[in-house]
Amino acid sequence: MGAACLMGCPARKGCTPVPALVLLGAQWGDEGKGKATDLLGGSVDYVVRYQGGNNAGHTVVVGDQKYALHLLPSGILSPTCTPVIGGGVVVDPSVLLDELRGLDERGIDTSRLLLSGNAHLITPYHTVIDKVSERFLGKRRIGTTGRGIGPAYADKINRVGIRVQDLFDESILRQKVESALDNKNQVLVKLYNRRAIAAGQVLEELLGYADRLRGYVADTALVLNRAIDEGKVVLFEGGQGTLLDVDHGTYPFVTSSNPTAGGACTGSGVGPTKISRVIGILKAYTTRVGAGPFPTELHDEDGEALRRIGHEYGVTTGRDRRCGWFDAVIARYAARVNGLTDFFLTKLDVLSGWERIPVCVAYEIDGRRVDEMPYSQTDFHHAKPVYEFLPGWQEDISGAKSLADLPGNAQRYVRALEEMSGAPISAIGVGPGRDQTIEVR
Ligand code: 2SA
Ligand code: GDP
Ligand code: MG
Repeated sequence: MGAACLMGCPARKGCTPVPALVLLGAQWGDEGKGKATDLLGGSVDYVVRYQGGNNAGHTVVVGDQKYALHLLPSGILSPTCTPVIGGGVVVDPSVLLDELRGLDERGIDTSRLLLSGNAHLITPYHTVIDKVSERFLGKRRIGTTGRGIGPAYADKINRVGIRVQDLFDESILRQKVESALDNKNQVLVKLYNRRAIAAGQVLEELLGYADRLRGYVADTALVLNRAIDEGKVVLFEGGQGTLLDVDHGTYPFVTSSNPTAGGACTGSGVGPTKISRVIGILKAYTTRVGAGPFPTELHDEDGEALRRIGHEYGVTTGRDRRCGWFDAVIARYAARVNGLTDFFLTKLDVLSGWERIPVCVAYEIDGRRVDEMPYSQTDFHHAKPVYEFLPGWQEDISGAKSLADLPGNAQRYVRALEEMSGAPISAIGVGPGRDQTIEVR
């Protein structure tokens, strides 16, 4: 990637960097956001997580080293970049400290991390409630990661959450933990038939994190706004994806936050007028982890092949990802609800070897052709893909450095996806490595 320009074009004379940009998942997550963020990390000053928590799993491959990041922004691997955990994130302090220690042990400098004092904490009771409530739902379960994400956001919205800053005021922390547990223990004991959780134990655990986290805590909204005013470049890194957004996704089979572009503002305290580029990361086929509708899902050997060749296994839970063909209806929807300026198309290399590749261009719903994402969840559950078949290619493309290096049919596939998806494709991934990326314009 050209380091000088973030406008979606190769470095050109007179092309000035944008102050802030968002990079987010255009499908159901795991599109390769970690790799894309890492690539841009060398040309931005700050990388900010704005939503979600350690449900995310971002894989970054640097040379022969592979890193799986859950809570830390992928920019932590770029020495010139300041990683920021914004106020919209939910933070499990034990996971954060473990992740920091793991990177320190591998020689990565993590001391630049900034953590918003407004971020909410995932406590041991949130994780327990997430797991037992999923078990209780049985067949109706969401397939969460079991990391306590939903219960922590529920407490935030219910105004009974505990924030990072509460760690530094023992009496407030005690009050909050006790009153939260008064309520939650009733549910745990009476509804789920579980043992009550002792407030004293939770309090002791949380207080144990306070001193270790204190040095990272900052007014991150102030830091980021000042940085933008000084001409620094800020990249917002989404977790999960557009279709998992609590407002715009396939509700209720979603995560409990806003991975879509608007979430970057609310989850960081930077206003929308500061953001001039929104990149949608788009896999050349589709995957989903957890339950919920998925029109192009494959239950045959093609689905198995995509999983095997694309290594489609959850980075956080190790679950098999469900695999299917590319869905242009979803891509168009992501372009619309996020106001995407461009797409990064990833994992094109995984599609080498098919004679022809089906691409979903519309849905058939109860006998009608539908070109746009149905707003009714019932309709989406009934949606059957209408496929167009594009000619495949047999060559290994993982060493391609430019569009011209790709076989004609791979170029045609990229152009067809671009035409169907409603925003230009500015980069193409042909492998997990930093150098396995083609700049398109
Ligand atoms: P949660 O735990 O409350 O956020 O789960 C709600 C739904 O959101 C889905 N979800 C994800 N989907 C894809 N990737 C995610 N991250 C991990 C990864 C997932 C993993 O990178 O592979 O390891 O399983 C992620 N996080 C949440 C989840 O599957 C539920 O459908
Ligand atoms: P994220 O959650 O969006 O950051 O994505 P994940 O890290 O969960 O999953 C994407 C996987 O694809 C990771 O294992 C990446 O190393 C890998 N990856 C990213 N881009 C490419 C690509 O262009 N080709 C191939 N083959 N793998 C890629
Ligand atoms: Mg992931």
